[in-house]
Amino acid sequence: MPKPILLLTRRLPEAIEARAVRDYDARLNSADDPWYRDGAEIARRATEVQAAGILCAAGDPMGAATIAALPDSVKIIATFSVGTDHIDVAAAKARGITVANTPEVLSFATAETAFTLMLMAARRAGEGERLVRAGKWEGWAPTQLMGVTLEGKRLGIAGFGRIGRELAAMARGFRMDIHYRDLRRVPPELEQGATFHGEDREFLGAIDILSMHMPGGEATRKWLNAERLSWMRPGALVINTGRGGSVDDAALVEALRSGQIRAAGLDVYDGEPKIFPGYLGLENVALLPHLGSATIETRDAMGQRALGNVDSVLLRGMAAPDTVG
Ligand code: 8YV
Repeated sequence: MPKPILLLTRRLPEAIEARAVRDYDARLNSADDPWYRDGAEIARRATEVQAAGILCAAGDPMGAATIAALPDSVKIIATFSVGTDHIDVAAAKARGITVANTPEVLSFATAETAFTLMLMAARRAGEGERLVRAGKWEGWAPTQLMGVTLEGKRLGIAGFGRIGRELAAMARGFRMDIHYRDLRRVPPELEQGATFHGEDREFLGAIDILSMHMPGGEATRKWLNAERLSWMRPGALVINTGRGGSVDDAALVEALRSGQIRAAGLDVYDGEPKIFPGYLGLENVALLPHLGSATIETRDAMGQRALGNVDSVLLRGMAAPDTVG
């Protein structure tokens, strides 16, 4: 029997591609042109090869127009991400196409990225690195680049899913006081020793550091706006490893300029890889290029999990374990 045709929208780690090539008639782009940026192009290619499955990633344009243009041969869209905000899941479901993601395996790595940004923002690590690299460091000085400690600070986790809870576990090691807010699940008994808040204003006013882990999409679009920033304690920190669209960039830049927010750390951006220009001139914001899950171990686990979902649908005729929607 011929192997099912699997279209990859991006080049993936070597071991993942090797497994895809072993088990499927895998269609990969060239190394010089490693991914499809355009939804019409993905649909055209899927039609041309009569793909049975599409392996895509976060940020790929898998909206309603792309889904509508896919050939009937497509049975599964497996994304190499936990986020599914780039896929119109309802439209796929209406066409009988399974959508599956890669939960759990990237929670620790993404929490590590949030913690990295938290330390960078609190301890001014980016500023220090720039100073050294620019050859401007003139030696140790008692008041140079003083930051704030994380110890004893109230950490507010917005979005208390798997990643938020991993961050809480790490933060306990730093003797932080954990607070949380979750728009989807709100059981206060969820996490022993963490303080649940049922309301944004009270939550934001109670914390020293906000770490955002929201899934993105319309429900949380520009959630952190000028009003919510004004509810925060003066000198608080803001970290975002969820989705860039949850922040009103102009309002955050203004708060960073005025000192209402002492420092921020961002890994995700609205319309990335575009960066809101206001951030680039500010010293008190650490900017990472969407490194969330970027460890060798995690990317391997994500690829294995994504292919496991494809296997269930295309090789075994079963439901994918990580079906979304
Ligand atoms: C991924 C992410 O690294 O999984 C997600 O939703 O945003 C990141 O962890 C990346 O987007 C790969 O698709």
